[in-house]
Formats: sequence, structure tokens, C-alpha cells
Amino acid sequence: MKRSKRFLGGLLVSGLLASGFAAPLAADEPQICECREGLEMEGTPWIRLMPGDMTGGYFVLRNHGERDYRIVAADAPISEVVELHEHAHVDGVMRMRQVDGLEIPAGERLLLEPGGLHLMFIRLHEPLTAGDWIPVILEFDDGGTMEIHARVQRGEGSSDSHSRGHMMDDDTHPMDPEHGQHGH
Ligand SMILES: [Cu+2]
Repeated sequence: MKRSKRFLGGLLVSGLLASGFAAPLAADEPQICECREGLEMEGTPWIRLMPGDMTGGYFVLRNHGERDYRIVAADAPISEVVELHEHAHVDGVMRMRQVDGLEIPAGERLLLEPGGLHLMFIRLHEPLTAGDWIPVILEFDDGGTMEIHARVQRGEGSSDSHSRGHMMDDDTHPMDPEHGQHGH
């Protein structure tokens, strides 16, 4: 008797935990960098919200360590391909082109910014939404990897004032991006 009662109580409690008290979704910033030893993310990595099926990603990574690092590839669930790009003047025209690697020598900083080095997300699977956090895996020449999280936002910089807030206006997205803008 005693036993079965306790058993029932246990069922009730676990039922409540499973259904009634779902933990609130983790609303805030994910870990922006599970950085490798010696590396530190400065500011918030970000991905530009753009029409079309490709866009750029940017961050600043500082190397406090003793050894040099070199990023040779990147991967993210939002696009078919992620390339490492630079902007360069070729015959007076600014063009993007792929680079083999992104160097982060010991004691220095790797700067990815609009008009310079960047991650290029090519063939996005679906339109991005401002405020979303995108996991990006960076792969190094020694086979090591690390995960960063980049936030989707409009505009040029990660340090403009609205980028620090919660972006509630964008989070409510009254217009469903799934509808209406396919094709271009
Ligand atoms: Cu590019």
C-alpha cells in the first residue's frame, strides 16, 4: 500500500515537471565563443541581414596565447557553403575573393569587418531573421575546431547601440519571412 502510494506520487510529480513547468526558453545570449586556449572574442560576432541568398559574417578574435592560429574553414547550418573571403582592389575595382586561411598570430588580432576579411555564407537555406543567433564552427589548420555564435543584424557594426538590446521589435516578426519573398 504504502509503496504504491508513493509510486503514484512520483508519477504525479514527474508528470507536472514534464508538462506544467517547462523551463522558460533560454532567452539571452548564448556563449559567443567556446574559444580555443589563448583566444578571446572581442564584442559580438554578427551576420549581416541582407536580401538574397548570401551574406557576410564578422568578428574580432584576439590571440593572447603563445602560439599562432590559422583558421582554414568554417561551417554553419544556415547555408550550403561558408567561405573565407577578403576584399581587394583589383584594377581599381573592389572585389571579394576567397582566401586559404585567416591568420591569428600570437599577440595579435584577427579582424573580420565589412569591406575587409569576412565569412561568406553562400546559398542560404532560408531567409535570416534579425536577432537570431547562428552557431558557426571554425576549423583550424591543426584539425582543431571551435564554436562561436553570431547574431543576425542589420547594418555595419556590432557596437551600434541597438545591437546590445534585446531587439524585441525584431523578435516578434509580425511578417512571416516564409511567405512572399522567394525567388530572387
Ligand atoms: Cu565575400
